[in-house]
Amino acid sequence: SEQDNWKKAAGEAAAQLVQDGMLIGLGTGSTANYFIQALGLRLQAGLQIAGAVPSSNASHDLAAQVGIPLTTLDAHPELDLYIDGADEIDPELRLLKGAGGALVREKIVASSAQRFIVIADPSKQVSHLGQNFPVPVEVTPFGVSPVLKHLQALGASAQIRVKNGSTFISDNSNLIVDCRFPQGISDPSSLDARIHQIVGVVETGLFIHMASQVIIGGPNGLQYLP
Ligand code: DER
Repeated sequence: SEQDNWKKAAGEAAAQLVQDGMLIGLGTGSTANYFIQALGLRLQAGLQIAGAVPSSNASHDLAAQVGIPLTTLDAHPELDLYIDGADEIDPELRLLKGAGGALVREKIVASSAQRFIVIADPSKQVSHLGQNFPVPVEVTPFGVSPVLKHLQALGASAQIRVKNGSTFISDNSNLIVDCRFPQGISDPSSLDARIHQIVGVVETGLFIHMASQVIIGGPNGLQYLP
């Protein structure tokens, strides 16, 4: 589809930013997959990287398939560049991520990288986070019921994620609670802080001031933000 071509263009542009010897973080999702494919082609053409850390089992498998040398954060706790998609991007480049369920490792790899570049199509741009997607919150299964109560007390309508008819379990063996805020999210930073204060919460899909740059692939070609 046209949207796929835009995602592909953004992924290819991000692959051009990878330089010899770099340590790379690999995002998760359909847009990140285009980046992974493009990086594989660049490696075949002679690019040499020091290694790549995948943010999910899915990205690990695709990267292995296209011949990307994989490594871990234990071997390389500081990366040069993390490339990933997003579900929503607001005007301050704050992100909502996690529709794919990989938000914990995505946020860990993003925070270990010098630069975090987001690749997306125009449909991800929103005026306010929470407009089109719920806020995903990864939760330790043991505490999920009290956590649900606390999230509801914050004004969320909170639901444990179900995928293909069964409870979704993350790569970290946790649950994901999707939180909708009917009255909108006026201050995503303070919401993120309040959610983190709930005992049993592992991580949220609010990536506040983590993105260094955003590449939007769209009808007029590539747009770089800021
Ligand atoms: O779940 C995630 O965080 C993904 O990165 C998601 O935000 C983007 O997925 P997409 O590129 O398939 O839209």
